Amino acid sequence: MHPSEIKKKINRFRILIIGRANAGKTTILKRVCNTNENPQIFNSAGKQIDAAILNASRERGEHDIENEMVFQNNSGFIFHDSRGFEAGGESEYDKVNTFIARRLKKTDIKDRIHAIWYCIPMDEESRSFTEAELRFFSRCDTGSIPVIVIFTKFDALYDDEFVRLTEEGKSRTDANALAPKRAEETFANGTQLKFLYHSKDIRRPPKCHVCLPDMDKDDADCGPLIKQTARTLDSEVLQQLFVSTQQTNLELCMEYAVERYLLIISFAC
Ligand SMILES: Nc1nc2c(ncn2[C@@H]2O[C@H](COP(=O)(O)OP(=O)(O)O)[C@@H](O)[C@H]2O)c(=O)[nH]1
Ligand SMILES: [Mg+2]
Repeated sequence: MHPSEIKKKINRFRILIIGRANAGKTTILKRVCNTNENPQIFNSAGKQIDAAILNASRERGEHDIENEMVFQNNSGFIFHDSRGFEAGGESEYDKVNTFIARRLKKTDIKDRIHAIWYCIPMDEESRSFTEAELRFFSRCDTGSIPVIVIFTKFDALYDDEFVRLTEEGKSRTDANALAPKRAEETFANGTQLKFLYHSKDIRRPPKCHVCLPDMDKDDADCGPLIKQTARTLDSEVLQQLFVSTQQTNLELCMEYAVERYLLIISFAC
C-alpha cells in the first residue's frame, strides 16, 4: 500500500501517557493540543461518556485505560491516560502492561499505540525511581512502540539551584538567571539518567527523554517533546502523521517537508 493510503487509513495518532496522579500529564496534553479546555472522553466503542458519569466513577476510584481522550482543538490525537500509576501499585502496572500487550497485537495500525510518554515528576521529595517505574522499565514489553520519558515540573529543580546559588553568595537576580542552566547541568550529570540508561536493573530503557519546566504557564513550550517524539518514530508514515497532527511546532512541519522533498528529488534524479 502507498504511504499516503496508509496515512489516510490511520489518520489519528494514538499516545499512551503514563504517570502518577499529579505528575502533570493532563497539563502536557493541553499544551500539545494548544488548549485550556478539558478533553472529551469516549469509550472503546466510540461513544462519548457524559462528564457527570465520568466524575462519579472517578470518585469510586474507577478508571478505564481503554477510554479515549480527545481535545476538540486537535482531534487528530487520541490519548489514553494510565491514571494513578503510583509507587508500588502492582495492579496498575498489570493494567498498563495488559493494555500495551493487547494493542501490540492489533492488526489494524490505527488501533495500535504509536508512542508512549512516561511522566516522572521532579517536584517530589524523593526523586529516586519508584517501584512502578522500576517495574515498567525492567519488565514491560513495549515492542516497537517508542517510549519517551518526560521529566515533568522540571522547574522544581530550578528552585533547588536558586537556593544553592544564593548560599554561594550570588544575588537573588543572578541566582534566578543562572538557576535553569545550572539545574540542567546538574541533572545531566546526575544519578537519574545514569540509572535510567545504564543500570542493569533497567532492561528496557526508554528511547530518549525530555525535561519540561513550567508547563502550567501560558507561554509553556512543549517543542522539545514534539521534536523528540518525531525523531523516535521509525516508520515514515507515522512520522508524517505525527508531524502534521501536531500544531504547536510549525518549524518542525517545514523541516520534515523539506526533508521529504529532498528525498523525492534524490529519487527522481
Ligand atoms: N510547577 C509546575 N507545576 C505544574 C507543571 N505541570 C503541571 N503542573 C501543576 O501540577 C498539578 C497537576 O497537574 P495535572 O496535569 O492535573 O496532573 P495529572 O494528574 O498527572 O494529570 C496542576 O496544579 C498543574 O498546574 C509544571 O511544569 N510545573
Ligand atoms: Mg490528569
